[in-house]
Amino acid sequence: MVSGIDRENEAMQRAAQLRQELAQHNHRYYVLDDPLISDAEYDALFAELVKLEQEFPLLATPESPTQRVGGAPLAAFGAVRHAVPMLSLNNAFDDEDIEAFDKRVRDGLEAGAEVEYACELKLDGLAVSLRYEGGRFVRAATRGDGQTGEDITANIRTIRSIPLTLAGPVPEVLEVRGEVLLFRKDFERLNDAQREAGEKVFINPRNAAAGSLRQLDPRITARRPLRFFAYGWGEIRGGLPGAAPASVDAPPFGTHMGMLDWLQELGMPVNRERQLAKGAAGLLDFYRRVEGLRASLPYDIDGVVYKVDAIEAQRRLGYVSRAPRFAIAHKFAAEEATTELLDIEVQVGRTGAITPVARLKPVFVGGVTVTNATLHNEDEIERKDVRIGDTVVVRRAGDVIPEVVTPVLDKRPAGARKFVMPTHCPVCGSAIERPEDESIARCTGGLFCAAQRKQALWHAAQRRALDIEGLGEKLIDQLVERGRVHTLADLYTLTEEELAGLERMGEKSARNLVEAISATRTPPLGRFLFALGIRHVGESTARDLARHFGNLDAVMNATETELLAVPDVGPVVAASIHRFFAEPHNRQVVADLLRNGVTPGTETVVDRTAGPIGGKIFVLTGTLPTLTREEAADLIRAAGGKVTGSVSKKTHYVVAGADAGSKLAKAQELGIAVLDEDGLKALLQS
Ligand code: D41
Repeated sequence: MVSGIDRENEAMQRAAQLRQELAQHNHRYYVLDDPLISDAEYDALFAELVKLEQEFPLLATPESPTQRVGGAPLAAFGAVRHAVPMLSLNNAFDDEDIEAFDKRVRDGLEAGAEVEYACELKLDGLAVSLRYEGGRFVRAATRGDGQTGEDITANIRTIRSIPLTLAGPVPEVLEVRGEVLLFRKDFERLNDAQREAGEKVFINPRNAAAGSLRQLDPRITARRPLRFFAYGWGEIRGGLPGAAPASVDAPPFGTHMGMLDWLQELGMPVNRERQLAKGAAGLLDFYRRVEGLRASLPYDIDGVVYKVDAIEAQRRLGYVSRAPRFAIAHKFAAEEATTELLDIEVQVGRTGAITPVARLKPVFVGGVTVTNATLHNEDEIERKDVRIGDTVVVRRAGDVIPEVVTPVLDKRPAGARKFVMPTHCPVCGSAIERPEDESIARCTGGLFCAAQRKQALWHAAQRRALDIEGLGEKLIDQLVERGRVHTLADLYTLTEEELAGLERMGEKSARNLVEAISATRTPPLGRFLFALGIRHVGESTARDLARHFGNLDAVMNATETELLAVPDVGPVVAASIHRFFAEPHNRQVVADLLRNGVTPGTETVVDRTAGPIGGKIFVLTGTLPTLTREEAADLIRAAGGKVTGSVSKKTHYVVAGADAGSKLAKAQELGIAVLDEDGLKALLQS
């Protein structure tokens, strides 16, 4: 017979084991970014622990992961006086600011050689301080005014990436400082849920993180997937075993990087994008590298931070007012700004797609002045509840087209108007239709619509299609508006005399353009097909079609079933191609092109599924030692492989050369095979 005591003993041991395993899995997930088990398996372990603690309530400890789910709501946050003040950072905005910073540091240290700096991301979240006593999490506070913050212990306890007990020997008191934030995808998901529930949506991940930390009900915070990264420390009391007592200025490790590595070993998440750099030049290199990385990071950053690495040197440099002299934040141009939405107009795309465009009061964002931003489509406007007259958040990330993120509802004026999709095309007057199951409204004018005609020509002239040098947008506008060019075929009948009469055209440029057009009369079949502008047929599908069918006639006369046999061509694409060539007008354009002397090439039909890389998907990144990227791509395609631009789970190989950046990092993250040029050549020959 098993006694109650035995059962309780057994439960205690099992609970301890579960807690240790759960902590380990949290660490693998949040700190190492390398989980060992699935979310479902984690949930099962967690459920087992909850059940044990319910049966034996005395087993539950404050450090148990079950205590993260959040207790009863608080009446208010208590005040916490920081034992060591939380300083602020001075800002720098350009290269000169950084050179001046480095000079101040060298002068301050009377340094002969270049100074070594620890470089970090400047995470766009909220600074908090976490206090551990005897290795256990006991208190958390916001930064507040730097001297006194608010007690957010109950809310911080719900953040799964924050360890409740530290792994390994630690000083008696250890305060860890860092940033709480939300990943962008978690923010989007949160806002979707908020919208669905009719609750307030957040302006950006930072505001959402702030709102979540400021919840008086920790059970709500527990449902928000907040993250934490450590970047510093506050009070440290008592040393490591066998070492001298430590303090904030004399921590257990002598460098900032050493401290971060140690904090990570203790189980604290520390951002992996950190490195040492020497001198101002090294700092600026880091800045440039991170600028390139920014768009691919899963969270927002608003710059980078540089800190003198040697802690003894930090101490000697000291502080001015509230900011250390040893550190500086080097800011990026803000990617978001608010401005007024003056109007919503619509634009007609190449395939007739109607895109609502926001006309904005000019605003400086992402390093440029923005006056227009996309609103994507009608449903988006409805979903975001954007109205004309609203103050809106505009985002311009990297070189991406600026977009309206959300209205600022608190600032909505009484006269704000809803957008109404026009019933007729503003360019050609044809009806605008929107099929029931689609999100995009389209002008039904086809190539009768000057807007569509212009863009069809522009599409055909671009480098990746026929590559007509010197045929720019302004010229196309004139040719279409004068009624001289209706279709692609008309380009090939243009004469020097006609062209010389146009605005901004001299005799010489007219002659050059006629020659440039003429030089495109024998395009490879794939480029010719791409140039036709068939809906859903991008560059790579066009090339696949050329490879599969070998000549233009075969593509034009293919049945839908035959088209479906092309790799990566599904029912929607097959139907679109078939519909295109069934349309007499389109057949006429092709016939006119041929008549005007355009003869697309032919291809040897290859079976792409045969061979070692048949059907395999490649991504090229960085500079290869001997091949250009185009050459490498051609070799891969010739062998039946496919080359795409971005790394995803579907990618089979990433070919990386020098200075490979985020794509290589993504490949490593996803465990995708990475080849160098030699590796690629070996694979092609195998
Ligand atoms: O990522 C950040 N936002 C960040 C903030 C960082 N990487 N390092 C920081 N370092 C400091 C010092 C050098 C003063 C310890 C900081 C901050 N402070 C900071 N965050 C908010 C105010 C100051």
